[in-house]
Amino acid sequence: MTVATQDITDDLRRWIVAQTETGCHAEDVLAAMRASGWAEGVAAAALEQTLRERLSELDRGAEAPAARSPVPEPDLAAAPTVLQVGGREARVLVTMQRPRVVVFGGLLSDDECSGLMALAAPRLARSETVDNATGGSEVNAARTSDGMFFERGEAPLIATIEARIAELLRWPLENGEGLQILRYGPGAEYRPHHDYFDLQHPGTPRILQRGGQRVGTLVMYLNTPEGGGATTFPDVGLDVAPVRGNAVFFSYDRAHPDTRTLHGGAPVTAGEKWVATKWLREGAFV
Ligand code: PD2
Ligand code: ZN
Repeated sequence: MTVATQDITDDLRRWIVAQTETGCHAEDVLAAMRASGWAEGVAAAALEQTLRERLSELDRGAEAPAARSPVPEPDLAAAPTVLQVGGREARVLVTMQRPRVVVFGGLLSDDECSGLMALAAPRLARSETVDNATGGSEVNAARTSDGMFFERGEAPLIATIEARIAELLRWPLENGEGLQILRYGPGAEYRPHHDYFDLQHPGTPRILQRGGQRVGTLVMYLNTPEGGGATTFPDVGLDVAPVRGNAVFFSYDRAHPDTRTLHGGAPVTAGEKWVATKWLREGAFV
């Protein structure tokens, strides 16, 4: 039986293969898919089809395909020092190839930064991160900030910024998650992590149902903390200073640490740090 391609994404395929190759029984994989909302028939057919394809791959002695996703990417072919986006000039301050990182200056105006903080402030609550077991969310000691999510396009300011990001990164607006605002107080940090969803975790298929994998992140700084708060990339020893209106973009073409996109928010040593994060999915986030 063939299942419609939208039912088995590359990520679901990789997740099924990862589960079975780490010793999980097919029935348990099926149960995890059922628990995360896949219809019985679709889950069973996806599992069967994926395992049959994987077996024939192994028979042929083939390596698993590298399966790299297209990723968001600003137009830097001509090595511009500024990019015109949505009526603003974003300066290109730093670029790095591996990990793919681009630091922008002046992506947001001071008024836009203040406007986002004012809209978010009454809705902030202790940040939650994805619960790997279920695909839901949980309060996590590795992340000591307060946060909230806007709906995509929920206010004119949000829509303006989202349109600018889509143009800057040449990635469809509807592939973006709603903007997340984080406020870190003194001592707060976000310990190093990857932003993609780990294919080994049982909750991942449920998360991937909305737009597939994350393939890029844009962290925009809404203020300049008095001390600390850099965004760090420990694999490559890169620290990006948090400066109001600036932003750091990074992309990952597969859900794997070899993208070197491990990153964290260093502890704030004085004052507060506010950021807005836009995560970009491979497909439409609905
Ligand atoms: O606030 C940051 O610097 C930071 C660091 C790591 C934000 C995120 N990750 C994120 O929002 O994913
Ligand atoms: Zn992150």
